[in-house]
Amino acid sequence: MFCSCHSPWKRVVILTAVVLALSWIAAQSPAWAQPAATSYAPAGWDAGLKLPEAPDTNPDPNIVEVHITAKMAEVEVAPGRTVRAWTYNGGLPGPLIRTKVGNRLIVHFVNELDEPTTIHWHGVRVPIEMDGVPGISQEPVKKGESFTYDFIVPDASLYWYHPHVMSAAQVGYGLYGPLLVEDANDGVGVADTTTIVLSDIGFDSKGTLEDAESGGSAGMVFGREGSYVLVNGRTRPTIKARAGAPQRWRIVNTAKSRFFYLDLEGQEWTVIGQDGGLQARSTKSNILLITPGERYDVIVRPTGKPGAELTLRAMLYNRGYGSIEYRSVEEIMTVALTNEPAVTKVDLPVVSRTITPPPLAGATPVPVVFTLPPQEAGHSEFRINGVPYWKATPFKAKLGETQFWTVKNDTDWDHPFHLHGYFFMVVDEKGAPLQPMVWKDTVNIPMKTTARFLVTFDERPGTWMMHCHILDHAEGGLMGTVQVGDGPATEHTHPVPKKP
Ligand SMILES: [Cu+2]
Repeated sequence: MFCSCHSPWKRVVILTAVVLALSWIAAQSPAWAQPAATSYAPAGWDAGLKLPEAPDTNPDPNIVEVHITAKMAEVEVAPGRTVRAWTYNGGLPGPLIRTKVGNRLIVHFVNELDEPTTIHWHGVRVPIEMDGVPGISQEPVKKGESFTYDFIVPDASLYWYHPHVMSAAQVGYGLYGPLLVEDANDGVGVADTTTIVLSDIGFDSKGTLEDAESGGSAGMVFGREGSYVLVNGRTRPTIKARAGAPQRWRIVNTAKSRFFYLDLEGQEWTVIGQDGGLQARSTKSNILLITPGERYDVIVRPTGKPGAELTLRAMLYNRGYGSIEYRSVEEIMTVALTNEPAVTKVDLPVVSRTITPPPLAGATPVPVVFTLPPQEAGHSEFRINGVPYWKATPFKAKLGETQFWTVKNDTDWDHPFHLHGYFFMVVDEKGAPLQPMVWKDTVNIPMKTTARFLVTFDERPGTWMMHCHILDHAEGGLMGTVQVGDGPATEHTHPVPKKP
């Protein structure tokens, strides 16, 4: 017999002890419920692009405390190609800030640049005081000054940080970095995971940055792209992989204008998440469009002969005049397969998430139109509902209100629309969520099309920005604010760009 004890009471005691012991083990290892994922990648597989991480100086396991300094630094983006860039902590991109969902994040920020700046935490549902927009949430941090950002990271996903002062110039010059909010129990089950920051930068043979106003008004309308395409700050790095083995790539596009339309020699991407975390279910695609500000969480299982090299390409994507004419496909990364035999069988868990969309019933309609009127006196400006941002008054939302935004892009360029502080759900004409459901904070609105989304301004009153994330377009007028709640209307103090 299993138990030699005859007394039912003793059995109860023993069973209780077993249950307590098991629950203690479970409490010690939160990932206990899911089997440990198998690593297939060779040692040092992502060394060719791995980003430095901002050291956590706080011993409390629930607090991540880091130091970020904006400063000029020489960075080498390709062998012998060096540029004096604007950087966070001297690197391009800035260091990876790694947190666990629910952590408190404290960032001691120092500005050693000659220009004022701020940090905006793209996508994170922060309190308004932490949103990094000058005149609304904080004063710009001037040369030699500091500011402490302090907030909870409530949702697991990949985010990024960048200035909100003269954004097109400052992001274009190199100020951006990734913020990863991990959930050990997300059920994805892929051990080999890396973070990929896509960007570009423009500079001349002397290493001098390209003028942020280059091309004048036309440059603004096209959206300026840097001639060096970067993957984690490097030109065409190599990542190693074993054929057939899964890798999880968490990708963010931090370029100020460039779209990334990714192709890995026609191989299949499994998309498991986007801006605001996991999708309701995964999807498969052979090509992946990531517009500025967006994030994608994908599983890649590169196939090919052992020892082969695969090329990750940024394909041409027509986001408006100038984006495909006289342009070429860019080879941006190499995936080098090891000589090991291919992994043929991998049991990956089915990734899913329960998502409740904002209620359509009673949602307040908010019509929005983007326009680009003909040039006047050699000057172009984008407008939202007839006005550029420097003439705009805030859109309004009551605290707790759900709104149904219809955003018509009546221009000949695509616009990746970004809303600060809240996730939204993209829906069809009737208000039904596009499938599979996923939370977005940035959505591309192709030229001459309309996007629709539901958003609930459920908490955190304040004045929140919304703008095109082609930052040249934002500076060129395609920006506005939403006043959530009854608080005092604040006015943002973005300097009006020089009229070229
Ligand atoms: Cu735009």
